[in-house]
Amino acid sequence: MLTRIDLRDTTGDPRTLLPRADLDVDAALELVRPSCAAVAERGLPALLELTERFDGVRMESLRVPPARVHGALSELDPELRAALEESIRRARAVHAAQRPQDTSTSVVPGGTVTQRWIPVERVGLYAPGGRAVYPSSVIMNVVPAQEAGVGSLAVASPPQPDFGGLPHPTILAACALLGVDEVYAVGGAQAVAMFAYGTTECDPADMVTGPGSVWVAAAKRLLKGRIGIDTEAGPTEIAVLADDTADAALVAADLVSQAEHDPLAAAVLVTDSERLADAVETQLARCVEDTKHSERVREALTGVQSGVVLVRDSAQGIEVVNAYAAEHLQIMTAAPDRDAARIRNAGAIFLGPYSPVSLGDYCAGSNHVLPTGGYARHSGGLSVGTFLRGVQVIDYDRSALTAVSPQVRAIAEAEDFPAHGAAITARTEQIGGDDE
Ligand code: HSO
Ligand code: ZN
Repeated sequence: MLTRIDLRDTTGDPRTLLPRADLDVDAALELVRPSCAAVAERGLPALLELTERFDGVRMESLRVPPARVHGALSELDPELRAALEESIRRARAVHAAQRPQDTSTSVVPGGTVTQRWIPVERVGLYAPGGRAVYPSSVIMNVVPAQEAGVGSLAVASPPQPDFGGLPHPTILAACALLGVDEVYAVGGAQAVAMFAYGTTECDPADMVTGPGSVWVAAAKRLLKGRIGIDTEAGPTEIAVLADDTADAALVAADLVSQAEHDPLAAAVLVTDSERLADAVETQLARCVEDTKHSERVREALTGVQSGVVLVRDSAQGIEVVNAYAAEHLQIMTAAPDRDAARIRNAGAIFLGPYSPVSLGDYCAGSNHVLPTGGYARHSGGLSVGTFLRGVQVIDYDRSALTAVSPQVRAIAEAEDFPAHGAAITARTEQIGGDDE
């Protein structure tokens, strides 16, 4: 079912030889541009028109009454509620520990630089609601923002015609469990535009985060700068690095688990064991047949973005997964810790047979909003740091400034910026004055 790519005799950079589909965000950009412009110009009336056109619901307001957000909790299945609460508890513990300390460095006597971490003031979080509804993504966005100390949080999720034009009830219930009651029934590119420009019912936000369709990714790319963004999330990806000791049934189960998201999802097995590759194929034939979303899974597994990569040995396996930079990397080898220590590029790393990706999707405590499409080479997943800005506070007294004045002036002269130097000498050559 999976295309086989044999790299055992290949040397050099494997990047171009690995399976990966191109997500054409640029093409979507031109299609979302008019919607974003309409929201910028006309605000709420434009949003209501777009919501009718794209979601098939005619609304007068997109703000979900807070009573409806809280009301969704009373209808939530108790077992699901307990599960979401456990997911929130674990995510809070992990994200609270990520908060960085402010640091103050005494550079020279009388010269200090303090690094302060200041949360973004207002954040809009997007929770998708198309093919799948993800209350878990509400948790993964809201918890780090709250633990960073973001003061104002709003959630947007597409209106569901089956639920009277409100977002899906489990999305609302997740918001209620997290203490967020500013929720909007708006989806796609127009939700990003709403947060970027604001409307009469929604104040503009400083940043928008959260996964979404290609339209959401395109709107983020278009409006980036006017509003801060996290990463542009593409279809989910799993790479499994496995050797002959791995259990083929578990490997197959993990590949299918992420293929279930989307026909464009990527599932890649990297192994030095041809025997394991064959055994995984046998397992896949069985579990793809039995799984609920069989058609979608088959499409994902047979797509160009998925495959089995055969490598010579463990060292080449590590090289290949580093080149691929998967959103999720699952390591099922004889020594997962040793191999993980050599991984440089991955959104998140899952070790051994008892840490599957789907644990991380819901209840490990880790965040599941992770870089896709190779972005793990330069970006990390959502964390408390996503919602913080490092601001440096510089505090020098007169003698510390005087002492470094020749160096500042030398560099200013080299850059032909005499006024920079003059701003220093205006202070240091001043007669008298305070010492501070
Ligand atoms: N695997 C997805 C997250 C998710 N899975 C949400 C289930 N629900 C991207 O990391
Ligand atoms: Zn998932």
